[in-house]
Amino acid sequence: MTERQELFAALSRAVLDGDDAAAPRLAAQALDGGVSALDAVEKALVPAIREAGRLFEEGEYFLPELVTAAQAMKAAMAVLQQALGAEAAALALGRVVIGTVEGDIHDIGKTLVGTLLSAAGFAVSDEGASVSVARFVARARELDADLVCASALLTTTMPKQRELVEAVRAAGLRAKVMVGGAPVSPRWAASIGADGHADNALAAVTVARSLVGRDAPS
Ligand code: B12
Repeated sequence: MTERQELFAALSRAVLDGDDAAAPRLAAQALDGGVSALDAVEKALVPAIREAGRLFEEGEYFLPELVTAAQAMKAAMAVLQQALGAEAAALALGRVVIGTVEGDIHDIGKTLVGTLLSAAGFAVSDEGASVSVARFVARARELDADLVCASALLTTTMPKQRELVEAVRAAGLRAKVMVGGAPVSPRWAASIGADGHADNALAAVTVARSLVGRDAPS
């Protein structure tokens, strides 16, 4: 194993162990060693939290272990986020309102999408988790948003994305709606009339750019 692979393995381990002291320390170590923040997120943190989810599904982890794993991931993300943001081009590609839908507290993926959109040059207003449809609409109106991005991680909260699309249209807003989250498929996105969908944060940036008519030059 190379030094970098060892570091990523240790970072993944820290998340799986729910070690919220080691995870940010290792994340900082990675940055100091010249590792790209995005690489650390995609190659160490995301696989680790998915593995924690798998262990939870198999009954090997219980909810407290999943919670501490998520806390360790968030502590590491907080360190990496600064580096992701620092790479931001001051382009102002458009204004984005992002949040996780009401009734859903999963915010790791949403935060990652928001961070990468911001790093790509969008002005992002992150409304947090469990955001009501009314709040999404009010913020989009207030900011004259180009894009409203809604995350849902639970099959029981996905219908809120449909409500959101309907409410944005009913309010006569010009904002386009992009949806995502692990259970959200392109088919679901199309069926609720969303303008866009992406299944990871990097793809979300590409789709967002295309929705605001600012495709990256090829
Ligand atoms: C971590 C986690 C938690 C943490 C959340 C911590 C936090 N602050 O976010 C805790 C432990 C608190 C938690 C709680 C619960 N969880 Co949970 N959780 C997970 C887990 C393991 C990982 C989610 C995650 O963070 N993934 C990593 C991120 C980076 O990936 P992501 O969220 O998918 O996001 C990426 C893409 O989807 C996309 N994306 C995300 N959002 C958006 C938005 C837009 C606009 C776009 C374009 C793209 C996009 O880009 C992201 C980055 O690449 C998943 C399992 C899984 N494999 O998904 C279960 C899971 C989602 N949880 C589940 C459940 C059931 C729950 C609970 C109900 C458990 C309980 N009994 O209490 C509660 C929910 C309470 C509530 N009301 O919300 C189920 C959902 C099942 C279902 N069919 O609905 C899952 C699938 C686990 C399982 N198999 O049982 N959970």
